[in-house]
Amino acid sequence: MKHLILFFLSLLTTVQVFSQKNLPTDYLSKEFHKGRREAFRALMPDNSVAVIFSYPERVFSRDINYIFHQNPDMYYLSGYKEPDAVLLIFKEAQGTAETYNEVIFVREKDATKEMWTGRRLGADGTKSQLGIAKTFNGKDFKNFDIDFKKFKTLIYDKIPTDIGNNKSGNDLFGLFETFKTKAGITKEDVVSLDLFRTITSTLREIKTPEELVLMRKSVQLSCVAHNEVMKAVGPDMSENEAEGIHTYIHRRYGAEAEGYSPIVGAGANGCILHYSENNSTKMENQLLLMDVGSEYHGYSADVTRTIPANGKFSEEQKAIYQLVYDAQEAVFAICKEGTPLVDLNNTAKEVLAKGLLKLGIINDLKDVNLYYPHGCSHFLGLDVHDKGNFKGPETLLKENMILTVEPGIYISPNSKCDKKWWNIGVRIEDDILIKKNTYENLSIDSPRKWDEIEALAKQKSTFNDMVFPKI
Ligand SMILES: [Mn+2]
Repeated sequence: MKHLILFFLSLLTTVQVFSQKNLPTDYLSKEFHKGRREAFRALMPDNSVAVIFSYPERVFSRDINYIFHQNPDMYYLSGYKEPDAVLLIFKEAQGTAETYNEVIFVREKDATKEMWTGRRLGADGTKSQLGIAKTFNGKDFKNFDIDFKKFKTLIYDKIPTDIGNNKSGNDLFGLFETFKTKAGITKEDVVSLDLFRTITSTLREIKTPEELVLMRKSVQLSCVAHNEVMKAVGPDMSENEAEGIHTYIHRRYGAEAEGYSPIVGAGANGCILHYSENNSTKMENQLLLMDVGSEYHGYSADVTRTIPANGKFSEEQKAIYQLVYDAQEAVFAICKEGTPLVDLNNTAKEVLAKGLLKLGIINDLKDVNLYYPHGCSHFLGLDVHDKGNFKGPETLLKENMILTVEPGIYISPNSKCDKKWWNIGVRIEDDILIKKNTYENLSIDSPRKWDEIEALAKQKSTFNDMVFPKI
């Protein structure tokens, strides 16, 4: 009998998941996440508790899920990257004998499941690696001694209703149900949702020094990718292959993902704002618009370059390109603390409108919207369209905000202008760090001037020499 027990024990130990070697060493520190929780707590009203859940897992194909992406707020406040978790942050210390002001419930360690779907930190790992003092398994949430109704204010984000339920009661569905029951929530409370948004936006719109390190890396490596495509591209390259060069370089530099679906469109495809098919087999002599940015340890870059696939701008392409460039320069010139955020788009629009009028593409300044239908800037960070407080004209730029500056002109085929302009889509997008009296262009490493792009296009890329078997 003893032997049998030992045998089973040894079986158990063989499926124990070994710890991982050679991990990146530049993840956000547990001190960073702790600091963010403290900053969050400082903005909470008296007698309140905040409840933050992991994002749901989503089905890709039958029993295969999409790669899991953590809720950026959960990641920001805890560093926890797995599904099926809930974090509680209390304004005031709780408990009597042993006090605490934060608790997290996470996925339970399970050797068999880990063998199939990957390592889990578990409650102990979350405590030791993420530095959250009070950690439990998800199944303990139900019996955890907490009366949500005694708090004056509950702070939580929107609760999704379309998520899977594995009936264990410990998955995200179960955690939501437990929370709703314990807190007596039948309908989401507007005050709770607004407060959650305001607090997370207030924190996340200003980047800390640790975040800036990762943002710089994400943007810089995305620029390397853009530059490599500029060198490698030719009229016979497919949009798909250009996308592949970007994503290869992202991985090569350690970026886990892209911050959004890459937009790689030549000619008319470049005029579709969120084009993502990227399936044209040849770019020919068209302009190639590439809006591609990596996600590095959670932080997204958002860089767009528009280049002639054959290495040389035509006169019409150059005229539109120069106009977008001039609009971007005009916006850069006002990027500093204190500038109203709305001024960025107003400035871009004014330059573009005047330029389009001068080129005879529009006859009325108001028609600029036909060819420039989007805004010029958004916050950038853990989300590509990052959280931030925008309250209209009174919202001013602040030091250590990061915003994109991305004017563009898109002239689809059949537009009401001379057809020599058709199929020209240009966007130039850079990632701008706001400083006290100036700005820093984080994506400066990728050329923006038309002649610098043409010069880079003349260089050879490593990718030009790669040979693969024909199939
Ligand atoms: Mn953008």
